[in-house]
Amino acid sequence: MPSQPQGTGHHTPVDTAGKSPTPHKQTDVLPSGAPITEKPEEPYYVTMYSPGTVYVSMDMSDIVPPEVRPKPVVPAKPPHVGAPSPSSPYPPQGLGAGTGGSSGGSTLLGYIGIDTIIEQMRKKTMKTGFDFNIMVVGHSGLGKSTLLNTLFKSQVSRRSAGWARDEKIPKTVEIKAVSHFIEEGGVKMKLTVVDTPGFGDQINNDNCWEPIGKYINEQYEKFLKEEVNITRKKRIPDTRVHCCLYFISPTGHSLRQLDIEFMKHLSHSVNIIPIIAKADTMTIEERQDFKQRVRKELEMGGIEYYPQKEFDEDMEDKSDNDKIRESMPLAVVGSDKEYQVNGKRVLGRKTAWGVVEVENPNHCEFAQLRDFLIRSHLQDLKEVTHNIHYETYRAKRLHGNGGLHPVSTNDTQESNL
Ligand SMILES: Nc1nc2c(ncn2[C@@H]2O[C@H](COP(=O)(O)OP(=O)(O)OP(=O)(O)O)[C@@H](O)[C@H]2O)c(=O)[nH]1
Ligand SMILES: [Mg+2]
Repeated sequence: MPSQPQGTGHHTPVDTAGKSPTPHKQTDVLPSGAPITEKPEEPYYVTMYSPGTVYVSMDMSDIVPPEVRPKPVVPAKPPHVGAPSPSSPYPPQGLGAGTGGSSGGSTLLGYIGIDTIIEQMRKKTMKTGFDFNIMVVGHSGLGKSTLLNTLFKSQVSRRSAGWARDEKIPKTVEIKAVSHFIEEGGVKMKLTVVDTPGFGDQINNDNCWEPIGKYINEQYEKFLKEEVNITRKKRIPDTRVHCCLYFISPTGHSLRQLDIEFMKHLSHSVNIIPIIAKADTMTIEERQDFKQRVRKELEMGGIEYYPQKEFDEDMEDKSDNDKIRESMPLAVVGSDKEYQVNGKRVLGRKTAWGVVEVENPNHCEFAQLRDFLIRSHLQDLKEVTHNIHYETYRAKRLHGNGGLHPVSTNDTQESNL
C-alpha cells in the first residue's frame, strides 16, 4: 500500500482560478427541488486540485517563531467578520506591521482574519462548483443501473442510455460515462456516473476486472497528460473515478471468487465501497449474518475497501470511520419508482405484502449509504483518489517513463497495482 504523500490531509486547497462556469441549460427538477441540467456538448470542469492551487497552512507557529513575534498590532476582531469591505476600518494587516496593543482573537497577535479563509473558500467553491465521478460494478442484474437512479433521485442512468421514464432499464452492455449538472442550495455539481456491464455472464470470467481497471487507469493517464503538458489548462478536467460501488450478490452464503478477484486487483487503484445488492430478498437475520461473513472474508483476503483504516487522519476520523466499517457492506435496495405511503410519495418496490421503502432505515441501509457517500465523505473520496490512488499511478508512470517526459496516449499502463 502506498504511503500517504507528504503535505496531504493537513492542508486546505484554495482555488486561485475562481472563474465562473458558463451558464447551463436546465432540463429537469429533482423531487427534492434540485434542478438537474445537462450540457454534454460544452462540459464545464471543476477540480479542487488544479494547477495554481495554493495550500494554506493554518498553523501560525510555522510562520513566526514566538520569540520574534511582534507585539499585537491589530484591533480586536471586528463585529462583522467574513465580508471585509473596501471601507472597512480594519485594513489588511501584515504580520509585524505597526505598533500598539489589543486583546483580540488571539492574545498574542490580535485579530488577523484567518477565520475568513473558510468563507473565501466557500465563495470560490460556490462559483466554480464541484465534480464527482461514481462508478458501479458487479455481477449482471444486481441493480447497478437502478441504484444510480435511486442515489441521485433522477433518471441519470436511464438518461445516459436514452430511455424514456417508464421503460424498463435495459441490460448495460458497455462502460458508459455520462455527466449531469445538478444544482442544490446554490451549489453546482457536475456528476458523472459510470455504468458498467454486469460481469459473470461469460463462459470464461477470468480477468473480467480488466476492462474496468483499464478504464480507471485511462482516466489517471488523461489527468497525468494534462499535468505534464507545458501549457496546462487552468483546470484539468477530472474524469478520475472517485468511488466504485461494488455490488455483492445477496446469496446469504459467501463472496464469489470473482468478487474477491475484482476487489483484490482494484482496491489499490480506486476507492471500492462494497454493498449488498437487493437487500429486500433477505431477512434481517440473514442480512446481519451475511454482512458479518463478508467482512470476515474481505479481511481474510486482505482486501482494503473505503474508508481505508490507514488513511484515518486522527482519532475522531478513526472513531467515525470505525462505525462505518462495522456496518459494511451496507445492504441496499434500489428503485426509481415512486409510491404513495402514508400520504407521502416515496421511492420503493411494491410487493404483494407492502412497499419496501428505499429511504426507510427500517427497511434497508440505502439512506446510510447516501449520507456516507454524498453528505459526509464526498470530499474525502476525492482527496484519497487524488492523494493516494492517482499519486501511486503517477509516481509509477513517471518513474517508468524515466522522468517527467510527456507520455504517449497509447501507452496507458494496464494496472497500477
Ligand atoms: N428485488 C430487487 N430488485 C431490484 C433491485 N434493484 C433493481 N432490481 C431489479 O433488478 C433488475 C435488474 O436491474 P438493473 O438495474 O438493470 O441491473 P444491472 O446490475 O444494471 O444489470 P446489468 O446492466 O445487466 O449489469 C430489474 O428488474 C430491477 O428492477 C432491488 O434492490 N431489489
Ligand atoms: Mg445495468
